[in-house]
Amino acid sequence: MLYPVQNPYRQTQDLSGFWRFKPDPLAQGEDENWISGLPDPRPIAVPASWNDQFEDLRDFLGPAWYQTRFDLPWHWEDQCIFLRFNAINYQAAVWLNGIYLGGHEGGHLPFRFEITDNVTSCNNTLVVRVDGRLAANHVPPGNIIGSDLDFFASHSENYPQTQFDFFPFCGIHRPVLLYTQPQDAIEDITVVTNLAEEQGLINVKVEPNGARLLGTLTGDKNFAHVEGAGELIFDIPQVKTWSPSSPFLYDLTIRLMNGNTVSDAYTLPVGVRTVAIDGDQLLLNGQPIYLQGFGRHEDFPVSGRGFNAPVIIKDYALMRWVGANSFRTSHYPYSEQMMTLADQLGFLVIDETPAVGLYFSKGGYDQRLALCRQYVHELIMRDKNHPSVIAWSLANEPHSLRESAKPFFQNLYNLARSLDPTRPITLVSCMGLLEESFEFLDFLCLNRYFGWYQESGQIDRATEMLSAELDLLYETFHKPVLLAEFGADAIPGQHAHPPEMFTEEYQAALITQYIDVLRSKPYVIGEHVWNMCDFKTAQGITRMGGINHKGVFTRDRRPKMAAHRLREIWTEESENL
Ligand code: GCB
Repeated sequence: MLYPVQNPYRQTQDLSGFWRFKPDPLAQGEDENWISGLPDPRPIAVPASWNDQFEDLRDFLGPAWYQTRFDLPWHWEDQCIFLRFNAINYQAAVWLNGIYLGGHEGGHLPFRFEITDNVTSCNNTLVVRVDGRLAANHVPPGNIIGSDLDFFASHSENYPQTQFDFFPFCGIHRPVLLYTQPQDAIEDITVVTNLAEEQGLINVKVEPNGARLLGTLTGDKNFAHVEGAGELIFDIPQVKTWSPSSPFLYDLTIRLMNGNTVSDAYTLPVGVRTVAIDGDQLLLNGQPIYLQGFGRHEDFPVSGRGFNAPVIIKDYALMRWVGANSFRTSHYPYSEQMMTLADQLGFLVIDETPAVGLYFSKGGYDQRLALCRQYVHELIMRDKNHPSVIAWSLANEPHSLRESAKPFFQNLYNLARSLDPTRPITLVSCMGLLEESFEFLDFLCLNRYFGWYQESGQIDRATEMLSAELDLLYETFHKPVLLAEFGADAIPGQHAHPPEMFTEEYQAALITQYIDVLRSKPYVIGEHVWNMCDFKTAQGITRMGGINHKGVFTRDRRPKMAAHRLREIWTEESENL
């Protein structure tokens, strides 16, 4: 799905700002015709979560209603007009001028409606109902009652009762855009890049299939023009490749030709790079690369999980300062702006679907599988052209002990593979040898908390266990391993010598000793500390102040001792990136 752009053929208008808002705890909005306008609304910022904007709504998960009005810029006639929601958590229903446009399930991926026939030049009323209530058959799940969970039932005492360890923020989380495209439009572009010695190859497929195209590639000293129908191939001698140390981007402009006239154009930044798993190694442009970085969250005080441009800039600056070269979009796809900056700044991204905390009891199995297939599809369609995306992660910490787990993930793996034959596919597990899907995944992602949830307070013992388990995993599956999560909570300002749990010293020591182990294993392809920053969670006895304190930065982005320690380790290695 192409991101809306502004150029002579396409216009955009961002509807972000203050909208009207009304919680609907009795679910009476439709009966009372709120689709035409909200009674007694309060103002709300869009995009943002609602939970931290209002002190009476922190734990309220919906339903709630949003309303705004807009006029069309007058020169938009004769264009196809679309309304695009970059992300709403969790369920959305949309009405324009009293007419139902449709809905969407899933909190972190974009959806759009064509509104050419429903929109008028002035005074359009847009109403959106958002429902973030937790339910067993949602993905991610919550409010699971009884013994449907085989494993890790510990979240069941949380409030709100999430089946995942982050706060279930709700609302219109990312920008809402109006945009146009011409009647004859470029619907989609798929770019695949390849390398042969010094030569780069860019393969571009365009929808509508078979349309006459003119492609221009600019950047560096290179300038190329290619014409074709449906597919274009660029050969670039002496190509400038894309990598973390040199994230070079070409500009690819595709023009759709109608006779001799251009009917549409779209420009896409393109990084030429290859990514592959080869034996025990992860290769970028044919060279082994070691991942050092974080699992993270989109989370900040007041804006919640909402798009927050300054925080994105700050986080990339901190990741660069600490020497990280990569991160995982735990536990859901991040904003499209975050992905675009990863391309520009040269970060490697493991791109994860929103499937966290999945369970496999019979009830609702088909529904969850359909939803996960939808997420895989939407994610790959959204992010396939980002050079920064080096792998797809199908899920985080599924409760995979039931027989149906493996076919479930085989199904998702096959789908992802058919949509993208180029990138490695993984899933992130805490089950070690018991994760049967490790048999067919391209590389293994393991989460381990020895020294924290198990072997508490004993870092030496913890790292011995880690070392033994990693070897066993490798002997069993013969695949490279990323330690995708490890860490310890540290309350900022809490100190002890010798180190004790919850102190900054303990977190720094545990991370350092883990890294020593990881670096001694030739089949380990990287280390992702959990977490980059402290983040908000549901309330529960393991989360002081409703915060997970495993960040090496605080929630307001101040470094703890562990961040300084990582900086020492990671910036020493930076010549190898
Ligand atoms: C995990 C989860 C992550 C949690 C983390 C923790 O394994 O993947 O979502 O936040 O552990 O801190 O418990």
